[in-house]
Amino acid sequence: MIRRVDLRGRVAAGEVLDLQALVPRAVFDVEAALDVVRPICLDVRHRGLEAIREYGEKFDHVAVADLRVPAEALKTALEELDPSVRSAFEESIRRVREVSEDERGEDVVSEPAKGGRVTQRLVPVQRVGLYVPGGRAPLASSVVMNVVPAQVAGVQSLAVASPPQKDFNGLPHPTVLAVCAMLGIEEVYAMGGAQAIAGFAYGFEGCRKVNLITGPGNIYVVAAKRFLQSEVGIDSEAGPTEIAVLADDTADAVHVAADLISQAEHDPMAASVLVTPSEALAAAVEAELPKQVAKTKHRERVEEALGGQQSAVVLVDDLDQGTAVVDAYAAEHLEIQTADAEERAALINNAGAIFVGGWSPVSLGDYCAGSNHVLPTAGCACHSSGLSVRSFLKAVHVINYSQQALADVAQHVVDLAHAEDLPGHAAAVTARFPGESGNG
Ligand code: HSO
Ligand code: ZN
Repeated sequence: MIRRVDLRGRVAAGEVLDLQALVPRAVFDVEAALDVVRPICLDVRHRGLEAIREYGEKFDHVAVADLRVPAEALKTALEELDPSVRSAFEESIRRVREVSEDERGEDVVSEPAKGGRVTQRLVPVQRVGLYVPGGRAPLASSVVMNVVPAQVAGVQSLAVASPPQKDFNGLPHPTVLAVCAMLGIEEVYAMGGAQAIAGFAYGFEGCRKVNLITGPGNIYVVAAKRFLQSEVGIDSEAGPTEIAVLADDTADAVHVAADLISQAEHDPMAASVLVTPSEALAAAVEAELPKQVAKTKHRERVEEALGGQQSAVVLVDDLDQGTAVVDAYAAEHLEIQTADAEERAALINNAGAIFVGGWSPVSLGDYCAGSNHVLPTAGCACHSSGLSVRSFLKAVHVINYSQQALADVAQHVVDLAHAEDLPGHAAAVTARFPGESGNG
């Protein structure tokens, strides 16, 4: 069901391991998808609304008269939402909001010289388009993960796009609409795929272009985000989901297997990786997986994900080697289920999010930990962060020097300008102090 990679003894035998090559990622060929999305994006640019409608009909198999979801539909979706699901979303929103507020940060004022002030002002992006995939499962929780940090950042204008659903009269999934209503989002469009990203990037009749697009999506959405980067800001290029678990003998094999399956459930290309020095745990998880998979609803795609090259049980010499393996892998989600979980978590630099100990499964983070579930995949965790309030803020330096503070540093500016053969730069300073000597 899941392959094994056995690293034990290989370093002792003198081998130099390429830790990044051990568990190859599933092929997610964004470049190839670019050939498909380029003409779609350009068509949306030229023909706007009409083109978005036509592509919706072609790819989502439903004709939508008006892309803008009426206020009434949002209201009805919320009224019809199961009360227990509603209260679960309320709790999820409360927790993500609290974490976002704690992270918001203040403007920072520095005075590197007397009378010379530099303020770092945190300014929200003005208008943001949030994409919520329809696809295999309508991820209404992604509405929370995108909207709440944007609202806490102070974004003034927020629009949501989600594919029209044939089963719901061409509207996005009702749970997506209900969560938009809970969060006070009024501007929602029934559009998906590359055409939705292009619609946000260029704007179209009735929808102003946005400054930033966030949210996960399929390969065409990712390709469109890449193609439109000169037009609009994007959060990241999210690929298939990944879970890595670093565990020792103290971990519970039933729990580890359940966690590996939980993310495999998203996508046949999802990656589930267990890294352990414990032969006993590896064997117990390998025995447990088929039992749980047999009972799981989305068995087919789970089997495909676990059986793919991107998933593995990796046996290591010890936990230190295991730590090096997961750090090199830079998983979207990393669980640490070891006796020293907290200390070990502190040794990790590369992961989208780290789940510490046996009581912090990835599913908790997907919905209700307060953390964000839009996270870097495909190894991007070695240079990028997950979505947060910071994704919706720009830092602007505001420079304010007094006459004296400029005079005090003028000669340095002049000297540096001449060193770069840019006398005009020097003159912009010396012009302010006409009576004074200097080589400007
Ligand atoms: N695990 C997914 C997010 C998600 N899970 C949404 C359930 N719903 C990527 O982090
Ligand atoms: Zn998930």
